[in-house]
Amino acid sequence: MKVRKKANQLVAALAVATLLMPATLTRATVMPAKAYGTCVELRSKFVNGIAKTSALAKKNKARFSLSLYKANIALDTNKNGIACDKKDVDNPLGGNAQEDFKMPNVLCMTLQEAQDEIQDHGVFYSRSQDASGRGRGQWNDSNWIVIKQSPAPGRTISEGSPMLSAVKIGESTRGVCK
Ligand SMILES: [Ca+2]
Repeated sequence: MKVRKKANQLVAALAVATLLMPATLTRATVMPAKAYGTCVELRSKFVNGIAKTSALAKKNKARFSLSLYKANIALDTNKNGIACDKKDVDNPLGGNAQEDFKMPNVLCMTLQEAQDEIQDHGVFYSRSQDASGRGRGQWNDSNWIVIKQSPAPGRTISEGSPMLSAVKIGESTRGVCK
């Protein structure tokens, strides 16, 4: 009984080893699909973008590669199956959000985080005010928490249009933040 158990373990160990081997080989030989940071970068290599189907590629003169498309799916901002076609919005300024000039949801972020997030969407100048109405200056952005924002998430913004109403950390957020 004991011997047989050992034999079974050996068979199991061999089976695992056989299973692992091809996986390791595959990983070593297949080149990972490159994820581009921006469409400017991607288009320097693939002028009309990367399509997820050959039909889309043909129609739009894009390069067909499902693996490349999947690696760059975040750059397909209009979700038409082509990463970085002419209509996709770019983010040449960096960051991980598209510079789409849309207001992100910044509630309960510190003022600093909120401004950074808005900049990531392409707008560098946000205004802020004391939500308590006492007119205190927000000298240190990291000490304030956004409890109200204008405009609402998803709305179009431009320089100076975002208005963030904030309270100091530790003050009541009026139920906005947990
Ligand atoms: Ca697209």
